[in-house]
Amino acid sequence: MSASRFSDTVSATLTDDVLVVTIDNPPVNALSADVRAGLMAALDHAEKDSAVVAVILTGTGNTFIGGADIKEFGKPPIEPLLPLVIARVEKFAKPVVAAINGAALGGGLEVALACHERIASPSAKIGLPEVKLGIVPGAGGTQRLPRLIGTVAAIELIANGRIVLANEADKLGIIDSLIENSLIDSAIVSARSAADVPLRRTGTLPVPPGSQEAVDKAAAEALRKARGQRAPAEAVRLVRLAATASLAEGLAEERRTFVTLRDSDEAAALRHVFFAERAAGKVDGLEKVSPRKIETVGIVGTGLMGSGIAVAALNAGYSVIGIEQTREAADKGRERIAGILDKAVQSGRLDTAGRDDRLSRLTVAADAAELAQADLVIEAVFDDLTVKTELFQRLDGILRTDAILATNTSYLDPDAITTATAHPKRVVGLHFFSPANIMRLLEVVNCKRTAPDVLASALAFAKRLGKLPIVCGVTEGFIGNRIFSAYRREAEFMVEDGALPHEIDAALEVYGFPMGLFAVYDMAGLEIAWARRKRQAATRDPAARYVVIADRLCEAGRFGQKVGRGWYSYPDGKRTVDAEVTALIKAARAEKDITPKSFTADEIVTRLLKAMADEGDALLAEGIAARASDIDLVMINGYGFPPHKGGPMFAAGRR
Ligand code: T1G
Repeated sequence: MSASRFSDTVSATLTDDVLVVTIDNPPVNALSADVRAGLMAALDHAEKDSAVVAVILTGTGNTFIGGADIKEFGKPPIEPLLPLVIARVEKFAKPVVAAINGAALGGGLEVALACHERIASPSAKIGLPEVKLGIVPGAGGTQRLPRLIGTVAAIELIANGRIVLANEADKLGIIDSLIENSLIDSAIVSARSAADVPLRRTGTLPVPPGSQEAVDKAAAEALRKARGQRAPAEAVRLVRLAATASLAEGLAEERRTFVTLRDSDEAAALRHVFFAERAAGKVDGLEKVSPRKIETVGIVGTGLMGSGIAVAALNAGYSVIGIEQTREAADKGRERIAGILDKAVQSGRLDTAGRDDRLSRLTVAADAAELAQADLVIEAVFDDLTVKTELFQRLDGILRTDAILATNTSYLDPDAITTATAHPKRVVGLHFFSPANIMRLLEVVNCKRTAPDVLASALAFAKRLGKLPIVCGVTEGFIGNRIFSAYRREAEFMVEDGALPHEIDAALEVYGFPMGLFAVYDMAGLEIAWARRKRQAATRDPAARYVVIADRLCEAGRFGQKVGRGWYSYPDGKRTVDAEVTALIKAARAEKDITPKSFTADEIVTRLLKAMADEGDALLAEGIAARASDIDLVMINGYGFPPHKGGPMFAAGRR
């Protein structure tokens, strides 16, 4: 067996008469310029060496090829470009077999699609997730995948950027066989036998015929989910084109579209989000700190938040002990948790065995002494300082001294709660977003006394839950609610200045928010903010601008959608502009002699983005947020900020 090296990241071994080419470009075998050059050199060698009858492509570690090198985007292209490498593979005179040892994504799958056979290990993850980066596949994915799996399946996968596991890829026909063990040995056998028959070149296959109605339905569903984003719509157009255009025409149109989208603001924003997510949760100096072992999680309070947190922890494999004040409340809490799991079974997201396994790891009791065995206890009780401090005092006498204590408070000062425990270093904030078993965002509050290994444990817990942890310091509302308060305050200033709620909401929805601010306000209820404003009234700066409109709505009993009236009215549940509110707004303006002016949608969005970004700058200056991209992630994942705009800090920077 002889070994050759073709570039820094591409080497090969000749096993009998098959050249096994291995890509080793950590961390994800991205198709960098060196990988592309190495693959071309390996193909040159295989072409010339008569001792080579076939070629195998594979990767090191748990990744086949993670895609094009996103870090190269926005820089001058370096030859050989990926489409050239891929065309060479497909046209190669000798068999080229993809031995998919792990993730084959984006350009990685496009390389595999051009191979003459694809065999995969069960750990393989397969997909064309380019639309999540605001682009479309740019090296043949929209033209070759439909030739293997048909137009409908290709639209669904590519327009949604959905990644499938190996067994689904096998069923769909993306891969030719699933190999449990000795993937390379099997690939060698396949490659050698392929040398004796005509090669199956994907690009020469016809797109299997499908019903036009099914195609139209798949396309409509993809466009509905895209909510106005360009890339999914372009992906649908290109996949449909594959059925009628020649491969060359389809590839040319795909490349043109890819280059246009790659250079768009939308793609720049989504690349920003991609790298931001990977930077989030990294705390300088914490890399060397070992997290404490967490296997049993206690949750005090199994109401709306507590039950959601319990399900998230059960889903992640933890044992969970829910605690309530009475047996009756404990039974209700268990019913609530079981109800969430039953809904998951009904929707097909969970099977009954999975549900039963989760319930077997759940205890819900009325006796807090059960928490003595917990490694982490999360309080999710009523958001009142007295209630929480009394609880912390009580828990001090129950928990192991090395158990971590987390508060889920949204608005209280975790440092004030921590004064109640004799072990302040074990306290950390875990601010979940409701519903806690669904929402990815989790603000991890690094309190004044939180020990480094407690913070590291909280981050490890968040990651095992599949959450997106964002570390923040202690301030009222942490990152998300503080930015949201600034955003809401600015919007109310604009209402007082002349804009109407529905005009502001319309501008936000055109910009990309699923719902406008005032509609969200009505859905959440006005009374929570009203109570906070009344609490703060005594200490409010009299010189600061204050808008009474929201108070007036509450004084009139207009608490939002659940009472049928808020910023809007809701006849038959339909959100409707209410003349009564407009009159109340005009009266409030008149009291301040304000001459109302009109705002364009662009002025509305610009002013609100600035308000959010200014508050974000303050959070950075105060050291509450570690990086601007964390603030973007919080607003995207917790407050509906459109990801294809990159978040308030990114968007404000680009305006
Ligand atoms: N390019 C450059 N860097 C990448 C990368 C990529 N494609 N994928 C990941 N990284 C970096 C990431 O920033 C992080 O860096 C480290 O690798 C580990 O990532 C022509 C044009 C492969 C499933 O969209 O889904 O192909 O923080 O934490 O959890 O049509 O990475 O360590 O400095 O995510 O093990 C299409 C994107 C590209 C796949 C591995 N491909 N990557 O997950 O590691 S466009 C994708 C992933 C394309 C073609 C088009 C995941 C992963 P750092 P990680 P992981």
